[in-house]
Parts: sequence; C-alpha cells; structure tokens
Amino acid sequence: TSSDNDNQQQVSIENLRHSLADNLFYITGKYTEIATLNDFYLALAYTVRDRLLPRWLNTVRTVTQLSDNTKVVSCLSSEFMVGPHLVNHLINLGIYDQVRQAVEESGLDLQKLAEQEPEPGLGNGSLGRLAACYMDSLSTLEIPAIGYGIRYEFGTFKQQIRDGWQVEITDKWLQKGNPWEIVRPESAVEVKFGGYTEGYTDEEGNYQATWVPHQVVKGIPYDTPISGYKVNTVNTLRLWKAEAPESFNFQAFNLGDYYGAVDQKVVSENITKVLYPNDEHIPGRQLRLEQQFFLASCALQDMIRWHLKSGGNLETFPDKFAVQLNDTHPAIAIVELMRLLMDEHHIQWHDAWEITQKTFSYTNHTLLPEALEKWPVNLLGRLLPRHLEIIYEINRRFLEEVRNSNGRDGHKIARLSLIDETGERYIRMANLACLGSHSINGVAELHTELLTKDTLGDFYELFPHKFSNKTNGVTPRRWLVQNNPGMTKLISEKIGEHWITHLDDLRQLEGFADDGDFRYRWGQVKLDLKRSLAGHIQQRLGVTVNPESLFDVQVKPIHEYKRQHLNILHIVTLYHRIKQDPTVNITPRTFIFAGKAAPGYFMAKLMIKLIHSVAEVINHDPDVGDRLKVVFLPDYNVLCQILYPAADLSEQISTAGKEVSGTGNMKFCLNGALTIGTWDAANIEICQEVGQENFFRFGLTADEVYQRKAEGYNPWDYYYGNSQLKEIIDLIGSGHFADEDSTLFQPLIDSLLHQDQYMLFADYQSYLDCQDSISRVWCDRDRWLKMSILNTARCGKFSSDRAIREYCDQIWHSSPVSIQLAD
Ligand code: 26V
Repeated sequence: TSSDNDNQQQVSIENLRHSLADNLFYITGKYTEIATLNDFYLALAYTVRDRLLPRWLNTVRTVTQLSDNTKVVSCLSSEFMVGPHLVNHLINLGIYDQVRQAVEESGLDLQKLAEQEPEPGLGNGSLGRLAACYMDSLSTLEIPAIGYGIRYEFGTFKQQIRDGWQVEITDKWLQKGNPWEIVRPESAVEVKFGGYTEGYTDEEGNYQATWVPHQVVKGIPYDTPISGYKVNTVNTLRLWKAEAPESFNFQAFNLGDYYGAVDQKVVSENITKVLYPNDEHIPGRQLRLEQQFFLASCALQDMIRWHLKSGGNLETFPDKFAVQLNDTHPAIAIVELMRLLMDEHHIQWHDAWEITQKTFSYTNHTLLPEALEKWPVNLLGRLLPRHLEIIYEINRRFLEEVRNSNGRDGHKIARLSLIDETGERYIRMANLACLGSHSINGVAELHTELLTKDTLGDFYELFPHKFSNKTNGVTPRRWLVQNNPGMTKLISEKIGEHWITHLDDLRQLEGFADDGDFRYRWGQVKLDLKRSLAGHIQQRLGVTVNPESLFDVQVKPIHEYKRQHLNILHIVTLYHRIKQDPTVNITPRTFIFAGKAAPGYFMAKLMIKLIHSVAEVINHDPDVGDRLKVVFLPDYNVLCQILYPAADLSEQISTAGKEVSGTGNMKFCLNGALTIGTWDAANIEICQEVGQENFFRFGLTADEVYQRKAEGYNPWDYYYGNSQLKEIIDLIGSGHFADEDSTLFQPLIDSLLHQDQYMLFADYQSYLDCQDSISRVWCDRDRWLKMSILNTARCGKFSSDRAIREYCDQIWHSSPVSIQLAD
C-alpha cells in the first residue's frame, strides 16, 4: 500500500540522513559546525521519534475508540525504570542498521550519540524495572495498555564513591531536555489536598459528603511512547507533574507579598520534585503520601474522563480498565475511586465497592514486615480527611462481616483490621490493597507461598480464591538483544529469530551444547564481552583485570539481607589462604560489585566501604598478583546492561525467605552466567528450569532458617566452631583492611557476632564449599561452557512475555488488538 511505501521511504538511509540534518537545524537551532554531541543526539532522537509517531498515534486512536469488550491494562506504579530509549526503539522498529549507517554517513558514531542519553532514573531498583519490562511486553504482545507514574524532576541519586564511601549526587536528568516526552497541558486534572468534609443526608436518606480542600494542585501529563518489538503497537507511559493551578496568588501579590504569592507555586511543585529512596529509615514522609495520592487521583480522573467520553457509564468501568497496583504505593487509589464514584458521581456504597473491587488487582513485592507500608492515621486524616472517613467505613463493614462469619477471635480481627492499633495508630496499606482488589499476587513461587502462609495469611484464609503466583520476568529485547548483540547473532544463526518474542524457543540451543564448534564460539563471545568490560574497568577505575579470570558478579541494591558481606567473607578467605601459603593453587577470579545503598542505611554504606577497603588491600598485594581482583563499579544503573553479558558467575546469595523474587538472577542466566544461589526467591525456579547439575546451590532453606531461629540461633557457636571463619572475622576486626583502624568495621562485626540476623555464619561453610567446587568446574572449560549454554537455553520461562500472558489470561482478561497504520 502507499502508506507502507511511505514507511519504507521514511527509513531509507537517505531520508534518515536528511531528517537528521533538518532536526539539527530546526530543533536544536545549530549549524553542524557548532553543534555538540548532545545536539546531534537530540536531532537523532527526534528523527526516531518522528518515525514512531504514526504508530503511537494510531495506537492511541484505536485504544480510545475500542468497543466495550476490549480491556485496557492500566499499570499504576510509583516507579518506572525505563532505561535509555534510543537504541531500544531502533531495535523495536527494526531500523538499527539503517540508522547506524545514516549516522556514519553524517560523520558521526551511533554509540557515541547513544551514550549522550541521560537515563531517566525514575525508580529504586527492580520494582520499577519490572514495571518497565512489563510495559515492553504489553506493547510487544499488542495489549492496549497505559502506565501511570510520576514525572520526578530528580530521579534516584547518582552514586559517587569518595574514599570508599558512597556519596549521593542529585540526578538532573531533565537538564538538557527530554526528546521522548510530549506534554499534554490540555489534559491536566486537579487534585485536592487537606481541608475538611461536610455532609448531609438527602431526601432518600443517603449520606452525601463534600470535601472542602485546603489546597488544589494541577496534574499535568507527560506522555512517553513505549514501542513493542516489530509490531505497530506503541503504548503510552503517562507521567504526571504537579503544578500550582495559578502561578501567582494575586491577593497576596496585590498586598505586596511577592514571596507569599510564589509560595503556593513552590509548595505544589514540590510534590513531584524527587523520588524517595527505598528506605525505611526516613522521617517526615508526608510528601511521600502526597505523591502517592497525587498519582492515584490523576490516573483515576484520567481513566474516568476517558471512559465517560467514549460513552461508557461507570458501572462498566471495570470492563474497560484493569488497574494493576504495583505494590501498595498507589493503593490509596482504592479509596480515591470510592470517593470519586460516591461523592462526584453519586453511586451508592454497595455498587461503588463492587466496581472498585472488580477494577483493582494488587501485586505484592515486599516480605520484610518492617517494609510493609503504613501511614499514621493523623497524617492521613489531615491530608485526606474524606479518605480517612471512607477507610473507616470500609473497615467497619469488613470487620462486621468477619465477626459474623468467623467468630470473635480478637487477635485475628486486630490483624485483619485496616488500622494498626498496637501503638500509634496506622493505616495498613497492604490490608487495604487486599480488601479492595479482586486479585492478589506474589512474584515467585516461594514468595507467594510465604505470603499466603505468613505475611498475608489471614487474608488468604478469608479469600483464598483471590491469591495467585505470577513469577517475574524480564524482557529479552533489552536484556539480551540490546545488551548482547554478539550472543544474539550467534543464537539467531542457529535457531532463527523467533525466540526474541518466544523465549521458550531457546530450548533448541540444547542441541548445540555438545557441539564443539558452537561451544568455542559461545566462549569467544563471552571472552569478547569480558575484554570490553575489562577495558571499561581499566578506564574508569584504573584497575587491571584479567579477562581470562572467572568474572564473579554481584549487582543489586546493597542490603544486609542480600549479603554482599558474605561474598566479602569468601574473598577474604581466599586472600587469607594466599597469605598463609603464597604458592597455593587458586582459580583466578575478578569480583565485581555494583549497587546503591539507601542514603539513610548506615550498615549498607559500611558494607560499601568494606568492599572498597578489601579491594584496596587485595588489588595491591604482590603475593596475590593478578589472581584476585576486586572492583566496585559506581552508579550501577547506567552500567548494568554491560555487566550481565560479561558475567561468568551470578551471586544470588540472600538469606532464604528474604528475597522476594529478584530479576537480576534472570538477566544473568539469560546471558549464560551460572548461578551460585540460596534456595530463595526465583533462584529456586531458575534451578528447576536449568537443572540442578547446572546450578550451584548452597545454604539453609527458608524452613531451616525459620527453625534455627526458633531454636535460638547463636552466631558465637559458629565463630568458635569454625576456625577459618574465626580467623577471617578477626582479620577484618583487627583493622587489617582499614589502615590498622580496628574500630571502622566494628559495627558490622558486632552485628554479626551478636545477632547475625541474616545468618551469614550459618551459611558460611556451605558457601565456601560451593565456591570451591565452582573453582574446580571452571578449570574444565568445556564443561563450564556447556553449562553456560544450557543456562541460556533453559531460561525461557523468565521472559516478561510469559509473565504478561499469565496476567492477561488470569487476572486482567485482556487480549491483543492489532493496530492498523492508517494512510
Ligand atoms: C519501599 C519504599 C518505602 C519507602 C519509600 C520508598 C519505597 C520504595 C519502594 C519500596 C519497596 C520496594 C519493594 C521492592 O522493590 N521489591 C522488589 O521487587 C522486585 C520485583 O518484584 C523483586 O524482584 C525483589 O526481590 C524485591 O525486593
């Protein structure tokens, strides 16, 4: 057709080159001679965006005009870690090669331009990254979807390391403009805060409430396209920015109080200023609650407006939208929908509650009880007075029902209540989410089991039918095709390209695991990636590492339960062996760490310092030579993509029962790294898929951890019972790695000796033995390569496409809609 021809033409090298030059001139307003690399990047980004627009606008048009029987998936998340867009779109549009050539013919280098793109760090870690992988799969599977989030002006902090300590720097990702977003001021909504409520009972005896707010804030949507892989679907990520409804308070202005006049503007805009770190230790979190409500209200008003405009009535709202709550952060949306339905659309409680429960589903990502969200009743009542009333009423009705059908077990009722009354009174957001949703899911089999048995056990007892498991997944487009072109090419040469959207196809590689030639090439691809990472390490850190050594990688947020310090205990043990006998036979390893610590989490920051201190000593000890190297790559967001493909060994060593799922474990496995892992989180499922002969398992199980604790776990028993462990701990405690300062790491040592909450000592010997067996297997290169190939071949389950299909079939009941490109 003619439109196909237009499209073809649009992506010819000639045409791309012209657009690039045009955009440089008309958008950045520069001549080639004075343009910076960033100007060229912007020109290229607009060139690519122009080619996405027909698909994007057609998707929006189709989706807004959908008939009643097609559902839109609406993903509410306080975090979206979409990562750089440029290369991702090039791959999805299938125009990578043309664009590279057009860029080259313009005298530029595509990789250099791509490096200009600042990463929108709108998340803390895997929860936000998961939301982004799911958006990618929704588009690729042609499911109509919209992601609702917050356009934080400052995303997650940039991590610098000074003298081995983490230092946080603000991340000004919007400073040089953002070519991927389009602002839609005409679609702004108003969000209320504070004030009081008034009510009256109408002639029919129905209570009508009015909320008289203290403050109104405007939500402005910024839309970002999310393309699918080689399909026409381009869904929208709609991020909200807070603004004052008037830029000046004229009354104050007329009185000559200029600063008072600007005040409200500043206060309003604060709401979307900064992403909160994932940190239990911050006080004064009112702003965080404001953010959560702001997101919930903007998203719901947007959906309701859209639904009413397309002729629907609110009874059919759940047929049009499936709203997924990504953890409890947006869970206040349950109450906001109740309020909108009742107070603004005059629907009665019973019907409103039915609509609400049919609309929402809730994904839990948190097992640690101290990390379950709760809000002080006073704070919530002050900020959202009407919502507190509704929460009380939901709770009253719920507890009455429980008492009627389940008897009067006071303890159980206290646990089920939406209000925690054990001390200061709190609203329990997880309880609210369970009650207001028709579906509750965990994100790995063990996690779901622990949720139903323990964390949310009382709710499971009441509503077993609501619970299910949806094991997490990652998108193979970003996490293999994009970050590992060499391996992608090798795989596609053997089995075609169908695997890119049907990851189970990788099983066909099993047949090549015994093929010597294939193994050799597999090994070469890995080695190339390791060489390039080694170059990078040399350049950034000035540390020389041996690309032939075993690359042993732990990349994830720094946390005691993730046990980066257990990894350090192994490293120090190897070092100690060398110091005792410099001729000892040691498998050369390069230990690579990356990850951020929450700014208020002292112990995690001390762990980062420990890694650097140990690195400093080991990397400079002539007895060690180049057998062991330890490196910490700062600010891992930007780097993580190149780390996964270069890894030989993936460290997934959390205390069993503490990690929820993990997704890094999946990215490593996909890129052919072998895993050393505890029987925790998705590690269990990875092991089941790849086979235990291709997985290095160690440590206590979740049950055993529970039992040991019940029996009265005493770390001193291990300390005195294992002379090797004692020597290592004493060595660290002596100040050997801290210029003889024996106080520096004392808090860490003390916490291990006196409590060891995460049971490092109990798992130490098992970890060590497992590492030693890994060193032996590494020496048998053929065997290692075979295991590596089998890991990639058998990890098809961990595609986000599989996960999204399960959500669609079992929770959202949404199906694909193919997008036609109109001419
Ligand atoms: C908590 C808080 C509390 C204070 C304010 C900011 C904030 C932000 C996030 C969180 C909790 C995040 C929970 C989370 O990220 N869980 C992770 O979810 C991953 C995706 O399912 C999973 O792979 C990880 O194992 C799990 O730790």
